[in-house]
Amino acid sequence: MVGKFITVEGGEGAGKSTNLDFIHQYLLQAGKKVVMTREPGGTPVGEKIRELLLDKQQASISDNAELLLMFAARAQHLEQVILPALQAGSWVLCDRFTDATYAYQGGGRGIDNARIATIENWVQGEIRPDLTVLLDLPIEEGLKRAGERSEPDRFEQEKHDFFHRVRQAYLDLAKTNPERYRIVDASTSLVDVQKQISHILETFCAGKE
Ligand code: T5A
Repeated sequence: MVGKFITVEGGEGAGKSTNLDFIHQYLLQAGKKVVMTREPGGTPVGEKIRELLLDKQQASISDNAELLLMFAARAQHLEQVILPALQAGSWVLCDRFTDATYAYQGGGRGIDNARIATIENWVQGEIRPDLTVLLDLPIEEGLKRAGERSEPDRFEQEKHDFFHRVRQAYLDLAKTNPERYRIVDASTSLVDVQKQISHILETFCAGKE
């Protein structure tokens, strides 16, 4: 596999969409061929599953069904988009991936990590991100930013405790996967956030990581 797999993670309103465009431009200028995509979603089937998962009318989705829907969308995404792109030598830039499952369904909903890992191994085989940029900020600030931007979706209606657990799960993932995780302080100005991201990408593209 020649391409690199970069994921961007973080809680609600952390600035993933905003900074994904910045990372995309950075990589293009560095001469990379880039496929930008997102989860849940990224394929026609995945986008249908996303609609279902984010629809705030669907209050009765069970935790296990939610977990399996995330992986159903991911299986389609891997087969149709991510693996073909990596095999063709493109860099794949993905707005959330399986770490979001560990953070939201694991940390947030309380599903056992071992169960998530079993499905991860089954659906993904050896595929893991090469670099994960975690945009970290206090949940109150993230929810405030997300709230100013759009109406809350099904996840954004959760209570603060849920998002505290999500944030902690991400920080734990960063601690256990230091080789691929880079934490960005996303509470600062956009200019400063993008300075931090540029530094990470510069090092990564130079192959120093
Ligand atoms: N999910 C997903 C799971 O539960 N399990 C999984 O396995 C997966 C893959 C997906 C939802 O699904 C869940 C997690 C999510 O709840 P999503 O749309 O991918 O939803 O994720 P959201 O967190 O909802 O994304 P948002 O679009 O809300 O947030 P972003 O993309 O992080 O934030 P962004 O860039 O839109 O910025 C929000 C606002 O803040 C401003 C922006 O201009 C924007 O208005 N902003 C800043 N303002 C000040 N200073 C800065 N530094 C700023 N950066 C951005």
